[in-house]
Order: sequence, then C-alpha cells, then structure tokens
Amino acid sequence: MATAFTPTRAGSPLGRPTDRIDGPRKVGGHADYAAEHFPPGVVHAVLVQSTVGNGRVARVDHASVESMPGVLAVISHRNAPKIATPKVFPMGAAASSFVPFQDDRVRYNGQHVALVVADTLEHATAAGRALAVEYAPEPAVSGIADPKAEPKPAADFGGQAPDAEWGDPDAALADAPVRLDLRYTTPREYNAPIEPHATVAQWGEDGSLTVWEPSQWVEGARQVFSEWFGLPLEKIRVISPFIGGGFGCKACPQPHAAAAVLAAKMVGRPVKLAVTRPQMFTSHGGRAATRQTLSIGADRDGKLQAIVQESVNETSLDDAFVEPGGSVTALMYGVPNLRTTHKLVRCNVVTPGWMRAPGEAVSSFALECAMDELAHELGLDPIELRLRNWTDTDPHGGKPWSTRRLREAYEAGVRAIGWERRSTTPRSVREGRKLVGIGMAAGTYPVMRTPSEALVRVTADGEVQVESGGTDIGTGLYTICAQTAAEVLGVDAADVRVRLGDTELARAPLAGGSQLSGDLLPVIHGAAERVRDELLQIAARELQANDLAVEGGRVIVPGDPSRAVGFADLVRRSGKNAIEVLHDNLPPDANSEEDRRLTFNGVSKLDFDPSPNYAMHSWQASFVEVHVDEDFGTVRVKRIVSAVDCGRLYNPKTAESQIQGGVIMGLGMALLEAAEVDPTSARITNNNLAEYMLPVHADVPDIEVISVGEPDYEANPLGGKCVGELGITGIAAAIANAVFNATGKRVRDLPITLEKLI
Ligand code: MCN
Ligand code: MOS
Repeated sequence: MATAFTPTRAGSPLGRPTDRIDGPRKVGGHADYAAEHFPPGVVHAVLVQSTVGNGRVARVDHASVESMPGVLAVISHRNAPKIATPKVFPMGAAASSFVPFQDDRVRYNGQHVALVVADTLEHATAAGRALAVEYAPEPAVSGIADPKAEPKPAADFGGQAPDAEWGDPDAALADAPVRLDLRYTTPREYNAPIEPHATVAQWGEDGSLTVWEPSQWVEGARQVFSEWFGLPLEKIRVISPFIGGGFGCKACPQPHAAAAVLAAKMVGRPVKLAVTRPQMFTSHGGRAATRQTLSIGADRDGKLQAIVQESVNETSLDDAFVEPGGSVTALMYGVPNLRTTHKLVRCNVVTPGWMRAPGEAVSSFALECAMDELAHELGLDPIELRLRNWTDTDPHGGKPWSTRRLREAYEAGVRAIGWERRSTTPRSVREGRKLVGIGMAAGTYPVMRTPSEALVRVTADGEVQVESGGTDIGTGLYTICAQTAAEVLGVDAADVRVRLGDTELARAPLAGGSQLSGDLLPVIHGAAERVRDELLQIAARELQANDLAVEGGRVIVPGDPSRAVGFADLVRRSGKNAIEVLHDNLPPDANSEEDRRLTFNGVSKLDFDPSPNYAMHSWQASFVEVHVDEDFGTVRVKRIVSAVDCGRLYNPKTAESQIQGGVIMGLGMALLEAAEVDPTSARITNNNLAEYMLPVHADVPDIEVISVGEPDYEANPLGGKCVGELGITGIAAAIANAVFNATGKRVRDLPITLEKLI
C-alpha cells in the first residue's frame, strides 16, 4: 500500500517509520494474552445468558447441574454476594453500571443470569448448557426501530449530551433559499476484536486480588475492581501486557469480569472466564443504533445558513448512554445558526459502549452525506461547497484551531484519487456492467490530553528500559515508547526494552479517546532527558570534558573518538543498581496523592483536558472510488485515499496502519456491519463472525494514506495530534457519496446492502 510519509529528521528515531518491536513476539506466539495464563489450580467458569428479552428469572435450578462431573459452583442471583455498582466512569461512558447476579430482573436478551464453575472448560460448558433456567417473560422493546420506543431528551435521563445552540436556527432555516430535510440511520454495531474478552482472577491469602484481563486502562480497571469489591487499590493488580484489540470495549472491565472475580472468591481457586464469540454481542455494548434528522439551510451560493439536527440513540434500562451524533456537526463548518440535540430511547438492550470514534463516526456520516446532498442540489463541487463554509475558528467555542491542514488534505486527496475523473452527473460512468462513482467526505477527531507518569531506566548492563502501565491494544505503543527513549538517549529503538500494561508500573491514562501516545510520549521524553542528564554529569567527571553527547549507548566527546564511556560503566560509577527516573506531567498545583489517584485511577478535571486557548483536532479528507454491479446491487470499493492531518507522526508506519484500520472499520460500517435483532425476543440473531459481517481482505482495496500534517506544538510538546480513531471518521459518508455518484441512489440507512440499491 502506498504512503507518502517521511521521517521528521534524518537519523531521528522518533518520526521514523519503524517496525513494531513487539511484532516477533506476537507472530511467534510468545505474547501472552489474558486467557493464556494458567495460575496453579485454575478452574473454569462459563456464563449462562438469558434467552428472553425482558422479564424475570423465575427459577434457576442449581441442583440440576451441581452433581455433574467436575462442577464446583453454580452462581446466580440466588446465592451471589453483593457487588457494588462502580462509579469510576461517568455514567454510560464506557461501562455498564449493570452488575451481574444482583437481582432476578432480565433487562435484555443475553444478559448474564448464571455462572457455572468446574474443573475443566468442558465440564463447565456442559453444565452451563444443562442448567435449567425458567423465565417469566414480559414484552421487550427490541431497539430504536421498535414502535414502542419513545425518544426523550438525554438530559431527562441524566445523560450528558453535547447539545449545542447558537443564533436563531429555526428562523434562519425558514428563510433559507435552499433547504434539505434529511434522515440518516445507523444500526447497532459491535466491537469485534480478534481477542474476545477473558478474565483470569486470583485471590491471594492476604486478601489481595490479581487479574489478568485485556484492558485499555489497567489503572481504571483497578479502580472498577476496587469499587465492585470494596478493596483498597493497593490490594489489586491488573496485568495486561498484550491485547488483541478492543476498539473501546476494553476501556474498562465489563460485567463478566465481576463474575469471574466473584467466582474465584466463592470457590477459593483462581478462575478463568473466557467470553465466547456469541457472548461478545451481549456481554458488553457496541455502537448504539442511531437515527439522525438533519435540516440544513443554505443560500444559492452554498453558504450555510442553518443546521438543525436531532440525534436519537438507543440505550439500556440501566444506563443513559449518549452516542453524540452532533459532535462533528457543531464544529466542522462556519454556520451562523445551529442547534443539535440528543435524545435517548430506553430499550431492552445491553448498554451501548464506546466503539472507535463514538459520536464522530455516526455524526460525520450524517453531516458529510448531507453536505454532498446539498452540493448536488446546488450543482456545486462538494469540495468547493466545503471551502465556501470554511471556518478558522471552532464555531462552537470560538477558539482558533491549533492547526487545521484540511485544505491541504483536500488538495492531496484530489490529486491522489484523480478527482477530475468524477462525473458531476450521477449514474453516468460505466465500466462494463459496473457503474462507477467517486465520492469524498471530511472527518475529524478531537485531541484530548490526560496527565501521565512514566519510568525510564538505564541498568548496570547498560540497557535502556521504559515502563508504563499504558497498554498497547494493537496501536504500536511499545514501539513508539522505545523510539522516544531511543531519541533522547541516542540508542537504537530495537535495543530499548519496554514493559507495559501492569498496575505495578508507572501510572498511565486510558488508551482511549486517541490520547495515549500524546499523553505518554512527552513524559517518557522528559524522564529520558533526566536520565540522560544524570549520565552526562557522571561522564563529565569521568571524561573531564564539557562538550558531551550520547551515541550508541555511550557518552562521547564529539570529535574525539578515543574518549567515550559506555552507559553500563557510568551506572556502575554511580554506585547505584540503575539510573532511573519516574517522571510525570501533572500540573504543579495538582500533585497531592488524592489528585494523583483521581487522575490516574478515576476521572478528574485533568482528564481529556482541552486547551484553554485553542480548539485542537486531527483532520481527514477521504476519497473513494466504488464500482456497483447494476444487476446485483453489490458495491465494491476500488480505491480509498485518506489524507490526514495528525500533526507530527511519531511512527509513520504504525500511524499509517492505524489510519488503514480505521478506514477498514469505516468500510464495514458503510457496507456490512449490522446487528440483526429479532423484534419479538429482542435477541441478536447474527451473534457470530459468520453472520455479523466484517470486512475481510477481499473487501478491502488499496488504501493510500497521505500525511499532510505539520508538528502541532500546542497540541503536544512533541508535535503530534491524535491518530487512533481519526481513520473511521468520514469514510462511511465518502462511500455513500461515491455510491450516489455511481448509481444516483441515496442510501441514508447503513449499511448499504444490495437490496437498498436494486
Ligand atoms: N501515532 C503516531 N503519531 C501520532 C499519534 C499516534 O505515529 N501523532 C500512532 C502510534 O503508533 C500510536 C497510534 O498511532 O500508538 C495510536 O495513538 P493514539 O492516537 O494516541 O491512540 P491511543 O494510543 O490512545 O489508542 C487508542 C485508539 C482508540 S481510542 C481506539 S478505539 C482504537 C485505536 O486506538 N482501538 C484499536 N486503534 C486501535 N488499533 C488496534 N489495533 N486495536 C484497537 O483496539
Ligand atoms: Mo476508543 S472507542 O476511545 O477506546
């Protein structure tokens, strides 16, 4: 796949395309994932989930399986001890407040209703299948499309909605010479990481708890376990060195993890609970189904006059989860009058959760399709329409952008896709039986920042080590941590040893909100500088020279190759075992232990901190070419160009891969992904990877990623902006717009499946 990334500076490890240092371990089978831990005496737990969508558990017949081979315990609301409701995440942000086995209420189909623990997985599975559960069912509200579902303002549920309003949108809309009233829907989608959830829980004799669990945030997980079970933080260790993807669903422990820990306590043995693939569809949320209505008014030149948007999403009985459909609408264009509102419908569904770019993914779909519709209505080029509504400040808060190289992204995309080939008349280009279309859309994701700690060490063997609790969920964090220390200490990134994902290590924020690299790298950089200064001081005495530099694991006197001393010697001279620095970037006035705990384990005012002076975002322009079979209605994406402004890229190779991953998820969103819900039982019927359609290699075309960013030192002392979630924003709209260009059909309900085109 083509790329146009260049390193920032010759010879600098940071900014250079670098292979993943964890790659060999992963492909060689030596990376240990949570479910691959077998503490001595470990036993197996299997979840039993409800088969009705609403009602009560009338009877769980524990005795029906207790005498089956190997069964150690059956746990349900009949015998489960109390587990408290965790508060660490703002309600409905990433976690469900549902705690299993606390009552007989069935809230949704697939809810955990019992757990069977046995000596082997086979015994536990057999008993789980045999467990007799009877229900007193009640009619279920199966989802947003259910006629019984009634939207109410998110605020009525206590939900935090990013509603926005300025100007007089109703009057401006009424006066607008051109007005479109549009309605877009997106279905429930599911995070489908290659590694399903798994928890291995072990209690120590001293009442301590060790949990192996794939996690996007081990310190947050520790806090959730602490709140569930009333344990002090220091009694809990969460270990998560390797994660096979999460895309938001591993942001915090899900209810099954509480069940595993509870079971370990009850049977007095370590317990392993591996969530099965079908259970991945109800053990946690996925992207909420949404319905967005968008009225857009403009003058004949395409200058936007007003946008009024109402965004509705489904949520569960327990939580008020808001999928912020207005998030991109309220910032992308210079519109003088705007209102975005958010409503929720309570349904018998598992609480929705974060899925890559929650809010931005669906918001950019609706807004960027609407812009394409408006351009077509006005006979304007879609890029020209966007440029006519360019804004130099965030129209919401009025702050200037820190950097916004979106024009450059449009230009790069236009060149790369060959935009001049696009016919302005839909359904006018053919290649054999295929209709050919080209479309584009913009996307964006905000830069968020949370303080962090990090430790850098040079050992007596001269090895450079980096330690952080932050987790590499597949992003490349191991590698960029090594690059950062290598940059400062003058060694090869491949020689830096990085340890991640353990609450015994320095505390780090969530690998979520695409913030972790921006949070962590400046702190590693700072720690490495302090280590380097210490090495230089020792070397200055040793070498009796003022002008010193680090190179190849040694301190050298530039220009005098005979005078150099290795890091190992310097550490020995220091009389210490190692030279190490634990560094953080907490503001000086927020440095009490309580501030630290709130920031690193909970959610404080320092989390996701925006800049007081600038609006900071990464930007993307996506360009897509599709071929649509006129007879069968099948859509083939032939090419995608994603031109991105993410500021400076720490590792262009892993960043490119991140953007491509996001783009592929966007392709899935546009054409394939949808939970099929049975309206009577409110059951997800396609709860497996054969029927829940995800893009496979054959669906994915050449994806050309072009970086047009420049370092943004407002966003980050190292100049980088966010990457992880940007790729998915705007892609679904670009594909839908290309499909319109090819066929003349506007499909406003995702996914764009063949029956909607023929
Ligand atoms: N990067 C870079 N230059 C920058 C910023 C980032 O080179 N200026 C690259 C680095 O390789 C970095 C990666 O991009 O490791 C992602 O960095 P960042 O944007 O800071 O995102 P996070 O580290 O916070 O990762 C979380 C983000 C989110 S929120 C989701 S959802 C998501 C994503 O990352 N889930 C993923 N990417 C994923 N990739 C994989 N393989 N699996 C997931 O579950
Ligand atoms: Mo990403 S959905 O913010 O974990």
